[in-house]
Amino acid sequence: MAIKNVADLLVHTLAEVGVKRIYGVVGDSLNGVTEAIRTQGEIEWVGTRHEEVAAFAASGESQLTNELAVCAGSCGPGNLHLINGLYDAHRSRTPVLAIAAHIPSAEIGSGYFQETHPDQLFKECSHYCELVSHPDQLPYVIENAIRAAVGKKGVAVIVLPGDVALQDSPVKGVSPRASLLPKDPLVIPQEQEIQALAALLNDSKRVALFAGRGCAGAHAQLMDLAAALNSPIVHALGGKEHVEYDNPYDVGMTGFIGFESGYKAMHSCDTLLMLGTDFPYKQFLPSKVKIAQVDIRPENLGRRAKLELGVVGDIKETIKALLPHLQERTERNFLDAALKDYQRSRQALGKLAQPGSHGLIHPQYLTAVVSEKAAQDAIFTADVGTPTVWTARYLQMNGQRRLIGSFTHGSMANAMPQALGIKMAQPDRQVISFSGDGGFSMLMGDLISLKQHDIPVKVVIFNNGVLGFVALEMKAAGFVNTGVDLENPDFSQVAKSVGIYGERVDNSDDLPTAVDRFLAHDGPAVLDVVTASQELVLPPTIHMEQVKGFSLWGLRAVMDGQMQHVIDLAKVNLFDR
Ligand SMILES: Cc1ncc(C[n+]2csc(CCOP(=O)(O)OP(=O)(O)O)c2C)c(N)n1
Repeated sequence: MAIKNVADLLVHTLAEVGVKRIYGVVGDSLNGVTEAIRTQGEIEWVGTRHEEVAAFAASGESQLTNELAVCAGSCGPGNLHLINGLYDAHRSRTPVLAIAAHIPSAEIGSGYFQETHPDQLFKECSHYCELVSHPDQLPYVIENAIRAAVGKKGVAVIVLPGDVALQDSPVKGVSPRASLLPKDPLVIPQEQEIQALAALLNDSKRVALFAGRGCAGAHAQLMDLAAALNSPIVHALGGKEHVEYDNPYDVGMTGFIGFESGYKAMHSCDTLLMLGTDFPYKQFLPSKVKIAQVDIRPENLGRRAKLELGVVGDIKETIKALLPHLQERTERNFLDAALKDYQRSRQALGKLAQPGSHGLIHPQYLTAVVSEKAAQDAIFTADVGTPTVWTARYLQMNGQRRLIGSFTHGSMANAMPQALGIKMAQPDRQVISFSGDGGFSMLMGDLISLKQHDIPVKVVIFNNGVLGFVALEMKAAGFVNTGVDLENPDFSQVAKSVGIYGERVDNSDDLPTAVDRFLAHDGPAVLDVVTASQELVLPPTIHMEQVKGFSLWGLRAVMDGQMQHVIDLAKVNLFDR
């Protein structure tokens, strides 16, 4: 294949490292790149209706494959639209390369039509962000960008003026694939660190483990550790898919959307061992117990809580090195008590996941039904808002299933676009988006992309007619709800008008069979489910300690908000269940 210009070299290099597709919206300044894609025929161009969708799709794809995914936008507003998805990818620590096409190089700084400064704009959400102003910067810039995204796990941005893309390519050859894709090193703590950690744990009677997404791939070792210490395992949301399944030590999640048993186990231990978690809510971490933390990133150690000991290491390797140093123990009262608490929490949650009377559809029930009927290796995405809460609590994980969200960046509208990218990369697996009505309608235009490219994503919409999570937050903070109501169309009709399968369900009796039809449909599909809007999202019991750090006013407000919510729920219970 002839490499004539800079764009050719860029596209060729991306194909070399295994990139299969680029998501984006075309435009004048991107013409060189899209033309190179067309003529080379090795990479597919996946046009989206909104560049934010392109970036989320790339983020979703790479979170699933752990490989580099790519998105692109034309100059100015075109690439600016990528920003939210790029933040999401960067903060999810997943390798994404963005091609930000730029205005003509001779016009930079002149206040030209559509002029922005992408090399500055994307700095904060990338490991590497460079303007290409001369062809001789290549192939270094491309290679640096790829290595930064893959090796440091995050975003790299190449800012490429349209005219530079069309200039003659330098003759310098591209590095071989292996040198472009740095492999993760094995990070094993020093022996004295392991000894210190073992001593701390051996001296502690009640150890609780707190596991995050850094425990990916370490399930067996984590179980061995919990068995050796007779420790309950609490997880952060990011750890759910890696930790919760086949886990006899599981005592649930903690955090604002977690449940009591997880919170309690972490506060009633004498030593808490945090493993691969950067859980952000300090007020949920105990202050009166010893805390040790293991993380592959030194900068994560102790940034949320005072540490007795911080260890840099890969979770799997660290546990493997630690296990031989742990003394045998038989005492398991702490573990058993935590497991009992968990059972109680689960039972309470289970009661909420039932069909309501008068046909009311509780979102918990909807999530439980989809979880039961979905494929064993299904991939789920969840919108920020209450869909994240319901999936965190009611989706059954099994080690094969995956759950992707915007769990660190916390952007709405992530689920359907991420599902789009995931389905492109994993066409043989069922991909289900749990979308909020607010989140879905934010980037609804790309339902058309599902049709146009025939991407058979299944979109479940929690149609509660409200920006529910924010409505709850307003109540909890003592504000009167403002601007949260949504006047929605019948989303199943929207789907049909786009040319894809759509079904609306508003009665819980009809839900199971509707889910069957929806999942069995051979093609993209929308299930618009009219769900109850008054649901108890925060855990029923708020511990005083849990809200420490809030002002007294805030505490009152939280209690009042909860109380109002409990009253709302009681109404639902009395009249609707
Ligand atoms: C892009 C973006 N805008 C605003 C917010 C603040 N926010 C968080 S959740 C939420 C409401 C989500 O509503 P919806 O998608 O309808 O889901 P629900 O909570 O009702 O289930 C809002 C506005 C955000 N996180 N991201």
